[in-house]
Amino acid sequence: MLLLKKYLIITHSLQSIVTYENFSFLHWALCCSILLAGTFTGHAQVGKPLLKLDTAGYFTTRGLDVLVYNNGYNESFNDSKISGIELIHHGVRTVTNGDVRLSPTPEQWDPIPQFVKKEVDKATGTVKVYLSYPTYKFEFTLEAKPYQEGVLLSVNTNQPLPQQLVGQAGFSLEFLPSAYFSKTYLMDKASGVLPLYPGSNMMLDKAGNAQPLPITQGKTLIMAPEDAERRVTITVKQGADLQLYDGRNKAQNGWFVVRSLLPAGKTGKIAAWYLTANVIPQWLRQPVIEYSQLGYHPNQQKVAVIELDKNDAPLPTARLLKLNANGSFTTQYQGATSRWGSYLRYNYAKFNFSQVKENGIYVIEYGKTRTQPFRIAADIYQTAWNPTLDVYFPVAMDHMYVKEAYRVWHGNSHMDDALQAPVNHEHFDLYAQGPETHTPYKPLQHIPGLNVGGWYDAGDFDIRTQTIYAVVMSLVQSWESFNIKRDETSINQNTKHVYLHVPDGKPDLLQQIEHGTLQLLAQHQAVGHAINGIVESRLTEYTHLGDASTKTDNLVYNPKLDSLQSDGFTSGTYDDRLAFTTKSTPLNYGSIAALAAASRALRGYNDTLATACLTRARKVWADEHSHAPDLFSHGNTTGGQLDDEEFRAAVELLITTKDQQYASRINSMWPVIEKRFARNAELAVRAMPYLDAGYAKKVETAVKAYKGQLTELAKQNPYGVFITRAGWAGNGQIIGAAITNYALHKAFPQIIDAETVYQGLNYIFGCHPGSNISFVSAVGTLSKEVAYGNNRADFSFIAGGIVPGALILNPNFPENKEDWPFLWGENEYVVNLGASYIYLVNAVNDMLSKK
Ligand SMILES: [Ca+2]
Ligand SMILES: [Ca+2]
Ligand SMILES: [Ca+2]
Repeated sequence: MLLLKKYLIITHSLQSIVTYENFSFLHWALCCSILLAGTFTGHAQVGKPLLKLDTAGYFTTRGLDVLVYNNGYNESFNDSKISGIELIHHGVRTVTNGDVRLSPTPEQWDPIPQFVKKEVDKATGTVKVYLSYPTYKFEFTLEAKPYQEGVLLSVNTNQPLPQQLVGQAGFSLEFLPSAYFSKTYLMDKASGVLPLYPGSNMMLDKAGNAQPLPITQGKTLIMAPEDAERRVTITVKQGADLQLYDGRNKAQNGWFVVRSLLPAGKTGKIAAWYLTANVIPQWLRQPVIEYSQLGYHPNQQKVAVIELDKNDAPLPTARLLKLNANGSFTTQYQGATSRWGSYLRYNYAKFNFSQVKENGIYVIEYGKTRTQPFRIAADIYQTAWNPTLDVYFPVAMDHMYVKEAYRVWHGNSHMDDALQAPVNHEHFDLYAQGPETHTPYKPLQHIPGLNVGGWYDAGDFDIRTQTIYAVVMSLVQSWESFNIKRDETSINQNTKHVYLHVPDGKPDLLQQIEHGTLQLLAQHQAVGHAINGIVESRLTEYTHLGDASTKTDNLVYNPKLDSLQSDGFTSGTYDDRLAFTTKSTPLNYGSIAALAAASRALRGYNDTLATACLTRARKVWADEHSHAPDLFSHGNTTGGQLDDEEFRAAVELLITTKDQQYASRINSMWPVIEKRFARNAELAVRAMPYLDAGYAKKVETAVKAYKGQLTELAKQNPYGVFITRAGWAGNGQIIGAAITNYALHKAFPQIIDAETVYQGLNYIFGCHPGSNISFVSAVGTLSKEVAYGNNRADFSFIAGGIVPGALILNPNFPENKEDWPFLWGENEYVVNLGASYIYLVNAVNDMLSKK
């Protein structure tokens, strides 16, 4: 019992950890593992298990939550490292994917089990998840139940492991590398350091593929014994030894994997672990003061949201301190905090310091927590969009060579675009080809003319047409509304060279509009209609990280040549991208909406292109109205909803041509549009000057209804914006809603308040759940420095890129990892967000400058 007491002290008291620092870590941790092994059954007498099943559906105690299939694999992209058994350890999700997997360090597209059902037995506090691998006819359950200081995790089955899975299937848990970088581990009597960079031994399997060998193996593993916040101990209770692997040898987004192979020929409980994670007694998550890292315009409201641990008691006041020239601070304002209530897993208070309008540099202080410095100044929005246009957009340009000072971001990429996609072909990045090509080309035949313009979709490199047309329309809006003539980039479509920070006398915004338009028009000219997009044919190219110009050989594929042969113009290497070309009427409308809009912006800059765009747009409109719509639909690559896309085309064509046929179509479409007003409101308002007073009245009625929804949504969380809960975080919707509110505020200022626009940007710049980081790299005092660009393997960023933001994991955990770039739903830049961000910042700047 004495020994037992000591163990409890170690795991439950930070104080004793300090005391135990006199011991060597090895000595200390060995004690722990001996204790674990030696006192296992005796422990149960201590009383109730530490973890309790929360009403929210997971096991919890202060400092630790154990989730069991509260989250599952991603429906579209398989393993997103948010699934199975997970730990939220002192506020950080450090462990995931506790499950049966079929290789030591599975990659994103490797087999995942099918979820059947989950049972929660409240009486015994046990969670049981039924799973299967149908291909192997293997069914099993994962069971988790609180036990002593931790949980017992087990794999159970009624059938022996199928022969094919023997030596393959194992029970594994994955540990976040950045939470364990350079920390030590103990495996029984052996010790080691978890590597900062992968370098553990590999072997070749029977098929000749490189597979990782375990770093260590044994019965009891202690991860990070030196770190009270991260220490996790796993002991095998039943089944094979633990093996520790480094998944990063095979894929940069791999995690550290702890695994026990499942035994052959056994049924019942075939693997069981006892897992404990140290908890710091009375642990409290530090308050997070959420505010705009960019700062505030003197005339806007300034409200910080204070996010508190649910066990924390809110303080009555907070202070705004002004930074003096000598580094000292003066209290500028002290005010009461107001309780907001609870949202997700935290409690919230607000601190309103709107009355401070004096220019200067400030920090907010709440208890012992102080923010980064931020500005209150009238010019803060004037340049906040510059990195997006100056850096993010040029770096995303496909079919160009892009250089910034001494650094080449990438060479001239994808000059071998593109091969006709084979028919009846489904692709892993949400593209598909239907039963026909709808082009003059045979499957895998080269389609000439597509290797021009466009931007890399996101952290990947595809030309997604929906993204391209959204960007073009948004950039045209910025051009027409704000007259942005900034010129910091040389863009030459003849030499295909782009130089950052080198003006060429031409407005960058127009040059980007031209670049997107060239790709959209090229599609129509090559095959007669908009195509879904252009994307790598195989995962081996899709997973490419680094310079896109090295992804293919930039020579058109020639099947007559041997796979390593080239005649200097073509090559036998099958690495060209595929063009997905199945006709889609919604996509065609979206594309011509952008062409019609671009024709206005490009007039006077590139008249030939402007004329070609408008001619094509009118022709496609007429064609589409001469037959039943093509409604081939797949993933997110075949256009939006038919009515929305047609409305878009009608509005842009009407604004460009003033032709009454488009006005009549808008009027006849109104009942459908009104039903979907929120998503079409911005367009509906822009069409008003070209339609009659009756139309304006109908829009006004819809705006009033929208205002009611807006007020309701604003009550759902302390940020006053609508926060989505899907597998991809919601910055896109937040920026979109702010832009809608801007359009509605301008047309109906008495109905829609200006603050509904500013709140969207405040959210993006740091006033959001989970943390207070600015989601725009290099904008704001503290911003995303680790993001999912195509440079993510370097733990780096692209200035001006905007990430998806705070992902709300089930049931209540907002997450945006700042030290791990690879979670795409939180950290992946998307090019259309860049365009809409440029627009929104200029809109806010415009509103506040006029006041
Ligand atoms: Ca993509
Ligand atoms: Ca320029
Ligand atoms: Ca090629």
